[in-house]
Amino acid sequence: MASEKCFAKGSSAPGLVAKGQIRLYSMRFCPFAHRTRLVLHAKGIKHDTVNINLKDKPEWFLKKNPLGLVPTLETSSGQVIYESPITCDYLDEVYTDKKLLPADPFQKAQQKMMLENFSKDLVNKKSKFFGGNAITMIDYMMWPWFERLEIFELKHCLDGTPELKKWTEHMSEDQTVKATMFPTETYKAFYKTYADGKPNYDYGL
Ligand SMILES: N[C@@H](CCC(=O)N[C@@H](CS)C(=O)NCC(=O)O)C(=O)O
Repeated sequence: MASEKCFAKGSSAPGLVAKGQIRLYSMRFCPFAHRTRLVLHAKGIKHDTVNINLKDKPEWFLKKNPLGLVPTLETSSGQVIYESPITCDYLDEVYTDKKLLPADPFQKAQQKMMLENFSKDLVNKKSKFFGGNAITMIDYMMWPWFERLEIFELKHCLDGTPELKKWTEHMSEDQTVKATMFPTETYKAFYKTYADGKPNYDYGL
């Protein structure tokens, strides 16, 4: 899409998804959609992005995903996929370059268990990243909430968990994390509009 500005109720639907591409319906500041943006970027998948006004959703979007949630993916043959971990697993299965999930079923199960138990497992990390010494799916699934800690000035909470703090430092050096990141000031400004009940989904555009 030429513009990142969000589509609202009454807008006309964007054109068909181009052959050989996939489309992400997103909202620029959504942590769940951020997971899918990380995976799309990390794997270098050709895609377009359509941002949705979540307070005033277009009718055509609700027809594609009646839950009205982002992230939602749409393929060029009109298949629709939603729920962030499912969108990410789908992308990893269909686009086989640079696999993010381990091939080993047990290791894959471990990542899924970690995701289910998000906060409980965080402090038990032994390696550089959660799946070993290279970045994998589980790191990208968790990252969006860490990127947003400073909105609420909570980064200091990591001081009590040095391993986790080190992980956030390693993550901040990743090219995909850098490419999909917003500055804290932008998040703060967006969340202020959100808290005021008038979310400005196009903040900064
Ligand atoms: N379980 C969903 C949650 C997605 C979600 O809550 N997205 C929010 C935006 S951050 C949304 O679409 N909200 C619109 C609504 O609740 O109507 C996932 O993992 O994808």
